[in-house]
Amino acid sequence: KQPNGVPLSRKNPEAADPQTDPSRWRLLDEQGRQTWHYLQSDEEIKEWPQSIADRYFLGLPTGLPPLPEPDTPLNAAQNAIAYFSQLQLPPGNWACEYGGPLFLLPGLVITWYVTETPIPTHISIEIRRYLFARQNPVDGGWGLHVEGESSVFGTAMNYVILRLLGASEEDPRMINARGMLHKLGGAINGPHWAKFWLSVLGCMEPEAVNPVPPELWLLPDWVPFAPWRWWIHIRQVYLPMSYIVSKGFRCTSTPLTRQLREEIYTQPYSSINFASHRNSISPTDNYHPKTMLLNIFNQLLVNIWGPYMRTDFIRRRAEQWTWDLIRREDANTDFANLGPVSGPMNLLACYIHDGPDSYAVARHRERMHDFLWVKDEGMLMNGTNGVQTWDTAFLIQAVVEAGLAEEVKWKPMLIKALEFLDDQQIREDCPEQGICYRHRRKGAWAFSTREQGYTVSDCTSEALKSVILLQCLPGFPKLVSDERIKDAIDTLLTMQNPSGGFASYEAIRGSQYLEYLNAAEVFGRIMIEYDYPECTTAVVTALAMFSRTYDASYRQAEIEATISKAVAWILKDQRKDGSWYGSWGICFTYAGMFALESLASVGRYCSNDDRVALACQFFLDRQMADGGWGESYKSCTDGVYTQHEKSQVVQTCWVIIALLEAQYPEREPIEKAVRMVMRRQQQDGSWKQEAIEGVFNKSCMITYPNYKFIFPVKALGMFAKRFGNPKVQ
Ligand code: LAN
Repeated sequence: KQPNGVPLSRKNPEAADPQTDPSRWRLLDEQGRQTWHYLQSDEEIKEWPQSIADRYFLGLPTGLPPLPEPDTPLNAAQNAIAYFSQLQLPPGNWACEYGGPLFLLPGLVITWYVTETPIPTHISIEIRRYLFARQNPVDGGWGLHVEGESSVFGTAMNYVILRLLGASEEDPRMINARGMLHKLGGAINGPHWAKFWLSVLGCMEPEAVNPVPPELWLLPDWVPFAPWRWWIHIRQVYLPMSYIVSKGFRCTSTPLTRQLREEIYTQPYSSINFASHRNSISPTDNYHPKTMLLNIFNQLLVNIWGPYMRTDFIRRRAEQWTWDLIRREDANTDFANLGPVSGPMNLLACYIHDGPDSYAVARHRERMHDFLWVKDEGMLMNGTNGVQTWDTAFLIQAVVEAGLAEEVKWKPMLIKALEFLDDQQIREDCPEQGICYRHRRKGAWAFSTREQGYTVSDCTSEALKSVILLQCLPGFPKLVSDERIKDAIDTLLTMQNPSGGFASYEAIRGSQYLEYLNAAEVFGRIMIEYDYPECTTAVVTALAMFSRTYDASYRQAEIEATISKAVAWILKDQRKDGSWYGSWGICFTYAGMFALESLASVGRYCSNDDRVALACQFFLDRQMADGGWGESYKSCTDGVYTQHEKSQVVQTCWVIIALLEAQYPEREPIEKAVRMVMRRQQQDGSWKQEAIEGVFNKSCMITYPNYKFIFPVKALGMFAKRFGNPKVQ
């Protein structure tokens, strides 16, 4: 029983939810575009059998055999590859659930609802199942992400969409969730993005939503806070958001939305003074409180700009220009869009502008399925349209690093992977890229697919390294031409920041002071690009590999200068205790691995460099009794290394790799870690899922389930290389 007397939903047999038949789900991968399909007829089932990968993703038995018990690290790595190779998809890439954030489905489901997009039953059933499976069993709420504590953002939004998807307000789990929401002060205490979505749905008055004026897009480029300077994700979210708000779009009221108005607040809807609640927010949601500057700015917009200065002429021009930018984003990505928050918003913007029966709306509706993922717990929304290029590139490097790339049995797998990367390289810049503020992308790789088409510095680098590594091995085809490899180098060389570091999608375009205008409350470091040790290292090592093993003469001086400036930045970013803060993986273990790889690539090791020795000592001081490392996601939110109660395979492998890159002299601690990783390996070569691996914007965690294959292969392989693959028991 929970404190308020409601039985725990998952243990309540009466609450058994309808469920689809897992044996009917199939993942289709068309050149990296991944969509899940639910087969209706026996005919279809016969024609399209379920693959091992499908079964693995759905949590069904894979039928993969137990493998001979490995006695050396390399044998363990081989077993892991044997398993992982079975999960490769026909175009050559790998896929996985890319969940964690709990604020993505709400945007999608609300958009479906307000645009009257029919939701197939098999989808609504599975989304409902997922949301209930991820409900916090103790208090009935939801957090920002699956491991986070319950917040208004998570609880109000997921409660609302469960209702839109047909959950009853009398379901004990919903009663419980409502109780938690009320305890947190009700939906009025939600952050900006929650208020925006609830207002779109007609369950909150627009006066409660802080302003997002499309006029910002009319500012000249020299203005220090002009939107083109913002981080690309914030830019692409606020763009359609400002258009939708300016258009005053609201869902026509329905019996359900009217009922919801009475469920999600602690007082009757009609008695709430919404305008006074623009800044109301629960402490659990207020990770990055708004600054006084932003509050003053908002006051001016609400009280002076809106009522007295915003003429129809300005409004129309702003709406026209933001619409033009939205249209360009859709055209550049064939409606796939940058990410899972802006995608549904662009759909809604097209619905408003082009109407419900337009091509744009139809295409957007199809594209929404690129974000959806099915697993044993139900259906969730991925953080991107997949991890295609990223995980595929890493897998190649792990196998090569382990010295196993030339084994006959892995060759077909690697050639397929190379073919995939070949296909996914972006060949052309966006048309009129300057107008839509897009960065150069010719020769680059995106994180997911070429269609999405956004250059990322480290995705380009990791893919490029993988291509070079394989194409230099005997017996591998040369698919990516010299010219295209140089295109990638050219793109990378446009991305360095004046500091020497590298950011994610673009070089930094705005001042750190722009963070004072961060209105999202729930995220940190979101307004602009930053230098990241992860991205910087990827570029350093890619450039170095290109110069050393591919073409020593091409733009040699520039490459050398870029590398030395970047390494200088890595050293500058090291903390006094020897560590580096990671922004995309949890956390110091992740960033440390990259930073030490950078330093090793310029010949800085434990033996000749105090800074490297200090970094190794930082890790050794935190090794756990079983030989592993374990870091909690709190490291990311709090900025200090925080032990997880249990050691983690993935993080342990990151540290093993870090220590090996640094040529840490003692074998004992590394071997102890290797033993721990081998002990946790299952008989079929796989590892069980442990804690969440990734992060963004300091506060939101995201899963990288393939890391538990990729990094053990790399770590075990590197250990074997260094110490001659000894017997380890
Ligand atoms: C990602 C995923 C990949 C990640 C790496 C390549 C690992 C990193 O090294 C660079 C940044 C990048 C590309 C990245 C940026 C932010 C993303 C796209 C995500 C973490 C996945 C989801 C996240 C996106 C912002 C989620 C939507 C949320 C908003 C706040 C708009």
